[in-house]
This record gives sequence, structure tokens and C-alpha cells, in this order.
Amino acid sequence: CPFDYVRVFDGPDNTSAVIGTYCGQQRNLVLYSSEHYLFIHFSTLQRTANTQNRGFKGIFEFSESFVKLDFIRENDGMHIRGSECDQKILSKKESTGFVYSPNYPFPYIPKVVCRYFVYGMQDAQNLERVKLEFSIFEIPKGEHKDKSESNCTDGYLKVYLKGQEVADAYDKFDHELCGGELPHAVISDGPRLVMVFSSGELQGRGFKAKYTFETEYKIPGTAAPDGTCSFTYRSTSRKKGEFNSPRYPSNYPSETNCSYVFLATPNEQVTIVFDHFKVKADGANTTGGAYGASVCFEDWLEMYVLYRDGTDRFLGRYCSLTAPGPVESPRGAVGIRVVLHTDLENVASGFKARYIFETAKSVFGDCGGNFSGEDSGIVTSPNFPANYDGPGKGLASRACNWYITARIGYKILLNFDFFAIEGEPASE
Ligand SMILES: [Ca+2]
Repeated sequence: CPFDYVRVFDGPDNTSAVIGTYCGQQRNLVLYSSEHYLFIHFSTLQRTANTQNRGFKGIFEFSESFVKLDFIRENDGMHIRGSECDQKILSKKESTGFVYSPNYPFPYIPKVVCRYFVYGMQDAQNLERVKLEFSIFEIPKGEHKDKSESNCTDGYLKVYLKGQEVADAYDKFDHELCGGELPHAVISDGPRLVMVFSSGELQGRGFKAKYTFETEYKIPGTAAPDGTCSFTYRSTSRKKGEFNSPRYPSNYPSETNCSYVFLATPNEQVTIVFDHFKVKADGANTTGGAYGASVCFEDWLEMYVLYRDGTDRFLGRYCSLTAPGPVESPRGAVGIRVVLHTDLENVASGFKARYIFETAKSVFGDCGGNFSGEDSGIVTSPNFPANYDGPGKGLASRACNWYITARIGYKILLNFDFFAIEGEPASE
């Protein structure tokens, strides 16, 4: 307000907290005091031009029937100053608490509308969603003029799973709740959940619900129930799919450890193929390829083979732009574990990868062979000297294993006199 304004204070004088400063045109401006004072200040400047502004007219009402604010518990919510009973709840990082209907634990009073703005964290390091679980719910339905039992004809609780900005329409709710049955838990689609409670004409016991701010990883797969970044992929539920670093294609957060466990059924193997890989490693020497624990000590990705007896075998550590090649779990293994570790600072877009469960190949893979006891031999890629071809249609990869065994006391010299296969160690 650069010129004239009305400023309303939530207390006895102009040292009290400000509800708002108003100028221009206002429609339906309704304000409530938090306690038994309100101070209104009107300020006007010397006119510089002829204007048609006519001032204002406000009607005040003293009442003790307005909603008492003690249903907004101090540890959970914050009353939005100037509103009758709206509250804002901001995450304190994975925090939880309760929301209540007005006048709880007593029945709510008629003709009251209260809003709840429940906001999770959203910044470079944190992204949250809101889970809401009801433990008490009773909002009586009104008389039904027709047989449509689904509509709430009197009081209701509307839930907006994508939040509700001021300009948005309040008629686009995701759930409209009423009646005496406990509603299912709801989870926000993004960091903001908004509720509007309208009491209607009838009284009811109201509701009590627990809210939980949960970290949103944006990773497909079966999440661990404890909310950590742990995801499981079982062949029995899906034969193939995708997985990624947290929030991909956005940067992953710092100080995060994620694990991805792929479990095949007996006689199956799992193949992991990376389609994008960018894991921050400023200290890594990328000219020779960035893998190994001595090179990747900032952010890194590790892979392990898992065996049925609970043991595992380390496959490698990768960082920078050096993606692991396609990895197949060997015969006898139960699956693969992928681990992502990020340190305190510096982030990147991370990775995006695919997993495929298939019937296990023979020990030789799709090709390959066994050599033992001979003085020398030749190993070539399929079709050599012509180009090798890719995996068959619908298959994740093509693999060849050669087992070379020398007589006891001998060693083996392997001399590649021609070598040209796709992929540079240090390129994307
Ligand atoms: Ca880092």
C-alpha cells in the first residue's frame, strides 16, 4: 500500500501483532480477533490526483460464540491471525502431530468453517508428503432428499491432496468426508495437504486425525515401512521396471543412503542396466574411469551380489560419469543390491536404471565355452570378425562366459590382438 491504508492489529494498540494492511478494493474482508481487543488504524496522504475512492464501512460484532482457539494445540498448529479458526501446520522435518475439529473433544458448533493448511518441507535438501490417519470421525449427514448417499448434505470435511493456493477453486477437492465411518488414511500428492471443515446445521463429535510428514523419495518400488530410503523389487510382483536415485531427474539430496534390493526366484537371474549416471565426485580422476573406493569417496554407488545364505559379494563402487555396465546376477545368487551414498555437500542428478528378471542362462551364458588342458586357444566375440549382435528381442542382455583352466602349476597369458567394443570408460 503506497498511499492510504487501513491496518488492523490483533490487540489493544499499534504495538500488537498486525493482522493485515489493506488498500485498494477489498471484497468480503472478514477479520476475527484472537482475544478481546482489536485496534484499527486508518492512514491517508495528501491527495495528488482526483480520485473516486470512498473509504470503507465495517461492521463489528462482539460475541462469545465464535470458535474458541484451544482446539489448535500449540505443539501442532498455529492459528492464522485474523481468521476465525484457520490453522497452519509446518513440518519440523518428519514430524507428526494431531489435528482436531473445532471445540474438540466436545461436539462442534453449527455454522463454522475452519481450514487446515498442512505443509511439508520442500527445498533442495528436503521433500516431504503428508499422511493423515483418522482415529475419530463423526460428521452427521443431513436429511437426504434423494437417494444419493454419497453426498454430504450438511457438515463435511473436504481434503485437497495437492494443497490449495489462495487463487485456486475450493470446489476441486479430492475427498469429501462425512458420516460415522472412519475414513481411510490419505497421503498428499506433493508437500501440501489442505482440509476445509464446515459444520453445517447439525452438531457432531467431529474428528481427530494424526498427520505425519514423510520423506518423499520419488522412487518406484516397495518402500520400507520405516520411511528410510530402502526399496525392494521382487520378481514375484514385477518382472521388469525402473528405479532411480531420489527425486530423479532433479538432484538427489545430500547425506542420504539408499538401498535397492532385487530378489529373483530360484532358476532366475536379474539384470541391471543403467540409462543415466551422474554421481558427484569432484575428487575423482575421471580420465581413467571413476570406480573403486580410493577414487569414489564423496558420492558413490555400490553393487553387491546376494546369496541365499544371507552373504553377499561386493561387485564394485562407481561415481562421476562412469556408469556400471549391465550387471547380471550369477547362477546360484538370489539377487543384487544397489547402494547409493551421498556425502554432506555437492549433488548431481544421480541415476536412472532398469531391472529385468529372466530365466537363468547356462553357466556359459548365451555363448562362451570351456577350455582346459590345452596349450593355447582362441576366444572371440560372437560372429567375429563380423560385428557381434545384441540381445534377442525382449531380452535384457547377451552374455558369454569362457572358463579357462590350465594344468596345475601353469599360468595363463591372455593376449587380445583385436579389441573394439562399445562404450568409453569415462563417457556418459
Ligand atoms: Ca555429495
